[in-house]
Amino acid sequence: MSALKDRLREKIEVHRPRTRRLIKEYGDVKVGEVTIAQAMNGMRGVKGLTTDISYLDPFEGIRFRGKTIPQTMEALPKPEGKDYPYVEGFWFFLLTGDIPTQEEAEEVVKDFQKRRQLPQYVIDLLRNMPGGTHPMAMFSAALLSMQQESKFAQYYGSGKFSKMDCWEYMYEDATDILSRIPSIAAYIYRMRFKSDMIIEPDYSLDMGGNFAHQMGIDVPYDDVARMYFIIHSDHESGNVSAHTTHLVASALSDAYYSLSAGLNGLAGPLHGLANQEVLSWVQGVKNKMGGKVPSKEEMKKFVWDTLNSGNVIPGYGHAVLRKTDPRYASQREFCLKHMPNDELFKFVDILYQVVPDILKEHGKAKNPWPNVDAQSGVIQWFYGLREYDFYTVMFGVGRAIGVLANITWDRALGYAIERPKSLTTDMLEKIAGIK
Ligand code: CMX
Repeated sequence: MSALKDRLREKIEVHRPRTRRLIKEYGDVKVGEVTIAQAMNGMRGVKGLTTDISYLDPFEGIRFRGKTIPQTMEALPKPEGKDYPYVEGFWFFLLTGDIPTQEEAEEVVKDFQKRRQLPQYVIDLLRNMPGGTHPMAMFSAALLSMQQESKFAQYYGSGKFSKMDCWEYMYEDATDILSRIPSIAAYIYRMRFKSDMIIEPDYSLDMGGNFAHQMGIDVPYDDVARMYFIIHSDHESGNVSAHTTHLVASALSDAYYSLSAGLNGLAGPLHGLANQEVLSWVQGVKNKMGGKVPSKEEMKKFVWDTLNSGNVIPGYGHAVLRKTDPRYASQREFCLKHMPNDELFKFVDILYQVVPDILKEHGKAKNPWPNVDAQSGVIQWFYGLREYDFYTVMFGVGRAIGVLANITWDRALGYAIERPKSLTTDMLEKIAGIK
């Protein structure tokens, strides 16, 4: 039994009566009302989910277990000589709400190392996929192919399934998955984009360190990976990837089925794929400018051309946020420290100076400020990772940390199968008094 699992068990036991009490004694208390626009238009703002892993304030941005991104980075144990924390320690933190000690974080690192080896059939599957398959489709399929290993599914089929204990099997699956997916991601990258020159895992390294090693990119890319995975991990429950993972898991589907479904949502251009879209959009501008960094006036024209052709400006806007995304801000800080003179960073910086005012003038987007995706690709590009259709896979590795912590808790607290009610247009017209 690991210290993390023991701590998690204690936290779950303390938490369970709170959930039971709210549902049983206060279940009829209203948390809000639903309007026709919400019912017809993406349920924006409907308070219909519960999570304690993270909370997204529209103006402050994300807090993980009550901590802002800088507070999280500051508080967590780091590998010796590194600027960013162990991802494994962050996993401990998301699951328990406690900052692990150095020893506790390193125990999780060792647990991940033991589980890291990929089954050969995952590699065989990836090698047999058609050459044009998007890296996100490869990533999701590789994960799904491991479903047969699910300890949760085996437990469900054992005839001894108990709602009280099933979180333990979800936790085991989640840990197996997190230990392996950075290697799957790196395998896809090297096979597809680096002439199939595969680098085997290093079982002595932490998650960020091993990812950088298997990608074949030198320090400080290990720290870039740690930062990237942590800031992309969780954004409360309602976003497409988190909500999908939670929804599928609510049917008692295991973590392999659930996360694979969530990743398919992350692959959409309005969600995680936006970071690929940003790079592709900026490259388009760069080509039109013959490589020269545009002036503000020139950049404004490119932005307006995109809007006037009916497209969105990727990396800008958000369904909940109403100010600059702190995930954007922390990556911008990284860029200012490590790559202030990078040409692509200059493009992104000019965009930051012109897009918000244009979106305000355009008058549609409720949030004219940049989100996480506006900045993340630039850092990857700087460290030599130029194949931008791979970027969402890395977002997926990070996002897995948050959504897997969430579905482990979903099972611990016995959250019900999700089943909101739908109405017909006729019914809504009657409610509106039109009919
Ligand atoms: N450029 C142009 N128009 C935008 C816009 C942008 N960046 N952001 C929003 N709008 C438009 C919407 O398309 C919508 O237009 P219609 O009324 O014609 O449908 C209108 O403004 C109102 O949208 P909203 O309420 O402000 O935003 P939504 O909650 O509907 O959508 C999001 C949020 C992120 C999908 C949207 O802002 C967008 O498409 N942004 C660009 C893509 C992007 O960066 N996505 C990544 C988000 C972060 C992530 O999940 O990874």
